[in-house]
Amino acid sequence: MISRPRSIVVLTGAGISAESGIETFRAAEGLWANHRVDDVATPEGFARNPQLVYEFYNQRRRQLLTPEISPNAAHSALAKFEHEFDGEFLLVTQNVDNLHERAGSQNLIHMHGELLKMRCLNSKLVFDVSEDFDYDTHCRCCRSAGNLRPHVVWFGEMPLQMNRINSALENCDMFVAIGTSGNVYPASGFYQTAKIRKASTVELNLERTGSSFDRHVRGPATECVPQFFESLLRS
Ligand code: BV8
Repeated sequence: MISRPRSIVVLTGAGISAESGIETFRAAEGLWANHRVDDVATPEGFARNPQLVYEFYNQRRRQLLTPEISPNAAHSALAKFEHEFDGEFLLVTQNVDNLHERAGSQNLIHMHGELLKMRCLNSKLVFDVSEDFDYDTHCRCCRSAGNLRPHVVWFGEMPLQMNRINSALENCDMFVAIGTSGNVYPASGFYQTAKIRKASTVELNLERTGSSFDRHVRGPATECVPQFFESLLRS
């Protein structure tokens, strides 16, 4: 039986959205299969060929907004737990989709930004977006073209709200990583920060990743996540 924690940080990756129909990054048919990361997920790639990058994100945004894509039982289980748990809870996601919000999660940080937001390079203002946009799209602040980029964190850029994340990791007594391969830093280092603070660390994933979590629960997120968090509520 798991002892009941009082402060939990959860980190999710592409694996939690896989059963909703959004392909992961590293699976064979994954997102990176058709693109070089350097070309579509770095500032240099955007400077080199902005249209390719606009189209890469426009295509993913269009897919996210199709009726077939919706939160799955894992997203719903996390939202339910957040609302029923009497301790502190923070959900950090590496995902740029909006499935956690749509499932009802509230105390949520998108450390790698959001597909449904764009940012003005001049004013740094962030705007909601659900349509395609590109170089010719006028921003609502400068009212001119050529200033807008996806509000996502590319490789080599600073992830968002790192201070808030680190402070939560330093104060948690449980850290749970769900559906992430642990390939991308600094997210891949969060469990070490938690371990240093003597938090218990748990991984819920289809496979064991290389990291040494205290506990590995194997299986699809739509089965493991509801089971695991229900058992926490009963503990
Ligand atoms: C930074 C937004 C400095 C864009 C993304 C050399 C060595 C080490 C590190 C580096 C290095 N060179 C450079 C770095 C740093 C670099 C990095 O880590 N590179 C890696 C590739 C080596 N990181 C950065 O640049 C970051 N910035 O470091 O700034 C700094 C440092 C500290 C503090 C401040 C500043 C910025 C990285 C952000 C990049 N942007 N996304 C977009 O989405 O287009 S990353 C992108 O890829 C995703 O957001 C996600 O984070 C990552 C993919 O990882 P996962 O989510 O884990 O997905 P993956 O497909 O890999 O795995 C899926 C998992 O799910 C698998 O384990 C699978 O088994 C499992 N699964 C599948 N199906 C299911 C399932 N599990 C359960 N159920 C299922 N059904």
